[in-house]
Amino acid sequence: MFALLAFVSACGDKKTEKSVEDSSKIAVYTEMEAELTAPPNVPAPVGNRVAKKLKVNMEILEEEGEMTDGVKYVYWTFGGSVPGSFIRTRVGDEVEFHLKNHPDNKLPHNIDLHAVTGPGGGATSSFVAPGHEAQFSFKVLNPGLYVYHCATAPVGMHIANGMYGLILVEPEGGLPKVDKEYYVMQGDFYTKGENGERGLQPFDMQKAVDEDADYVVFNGKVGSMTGDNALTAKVGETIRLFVGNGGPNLVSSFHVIGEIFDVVRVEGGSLENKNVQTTLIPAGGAAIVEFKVDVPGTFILVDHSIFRAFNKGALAMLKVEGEENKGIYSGKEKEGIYHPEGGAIQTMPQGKKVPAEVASSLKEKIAFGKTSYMQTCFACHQAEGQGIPGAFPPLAKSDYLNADVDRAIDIILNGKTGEIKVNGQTYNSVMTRQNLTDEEVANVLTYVYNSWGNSKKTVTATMVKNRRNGGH
Ligand code: HEC
Ligand SMILES: [Cu+2]
Repeated sequence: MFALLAFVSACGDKKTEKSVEDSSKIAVYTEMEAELTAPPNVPAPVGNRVAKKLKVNMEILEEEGEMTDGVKYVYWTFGGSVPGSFIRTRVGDEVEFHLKNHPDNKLPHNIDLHAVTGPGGGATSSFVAPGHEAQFSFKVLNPGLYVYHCATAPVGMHIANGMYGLILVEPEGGLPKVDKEYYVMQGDFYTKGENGERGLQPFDMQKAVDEDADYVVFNGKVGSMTGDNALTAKVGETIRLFVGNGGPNLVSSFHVIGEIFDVVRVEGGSLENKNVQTTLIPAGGAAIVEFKVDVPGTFILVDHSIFRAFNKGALAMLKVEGEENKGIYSGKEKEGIYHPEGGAIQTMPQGKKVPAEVASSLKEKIAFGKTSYMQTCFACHQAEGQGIPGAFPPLAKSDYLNADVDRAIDIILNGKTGEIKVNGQTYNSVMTRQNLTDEEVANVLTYVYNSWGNSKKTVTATMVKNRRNGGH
């Protein structure tokens, strides 16, 4: 019995991955039109379908788009999106590729698919002038996730303008089933103006050569997958991300804050690594990452070269809904005051009066508030409440702050995510909830309201307490 079980499991573990030579001999009988999708969506899995002649009809479009609020950029695209349309094939498919260059385009283009076995990955055979269509065919031999990109000179410039995407080659029988699949691709962008400078921004060749990126983003723009556009999932689901990196220059340290990748198909190939925190994705490379979401919340996708995430745009969100699981993640259980010399840990008087902090006058309130501000808010909103453009909104003369006191209280109590407009600028980032007593929240907001040209309101601990209890 034992021997039999061991035998069965040994067989079960063996993957029947075909050799490249075998794949080249797979016959195709029927043909079908490939489903192409714009990010973050992917076409339906291949499942058990047989190898076919797969017709891919892709159109190149040069189009103006928005890099971030108020910043326009002319993207060159495969199929109208950055990254370009996702192509899903299986080993043995014979791809008949039709590449159309729209007559309104200004330049010739081509395509180099890393899934192609042949000179230039198809580049020379697919070179196509505006108003023309090029056709070539290739047999898909190796399973994996591959980058495709334009390879027309100057190659770097075509890639920098968004001409890249992913083509997936599934093994026979398809990849294992998961609940949700998404398409995420990083790219770095180089503009004449600095990050956030408004208007139509042309490509900057010198910055590209210097690898001095103004934007590093997922799916072609800042905030492509944040707020209302966030990826979604439910607790208990298994997520598969097809992650690519178009470059042109930067290598991605891909990480999801608060998750561990159960499986990474390293570099998009057949090697499976398990229990991975951060996976490296080279320019012109890819990875397939899989993880089960066990608890609800917002999980942040970043390039862990972290200034790119918080200052250049390489940040996306996965919103997971469902039941809490306190056994896996408790939330904050306790907060104490830590006395290095004192020994005992005291309990923070939550929402109760802290004798030393009860101000007897407005002047004192403001003084206490300033102390809290310099300890808690200053790192993000800066000493003079000026904020950091594109990352942290200003509190100085903030129309958003001055319009609604209750809303400001709520933000400090609960934190804030999603798009907001402050003095005409859009912010779409994350402020974590601040762990302050009612008195401290009242003081810090009174300080902020009475500084830097704001509306001089006074916030009391009672007002904060009402908001904390959900009062309206
Ligand atoms: C870790 C960085 C961080 C800290 C610390 C922080 N904030 Fe924020 N704050 C943000 C971000 C980011 C936003 C914008 C959130 C969004 O885009 O939805 C924001 C938004 C706000 C807003 C609304 C927008 C505006 O500019 O009027 C107020 C008010 C605010 N914060 C006050 C505070 C106060 C007071 C503190 C200290 C008690 C504080 N914040 C601490 C990052 C921070
Ligand atoms: Cu091109």
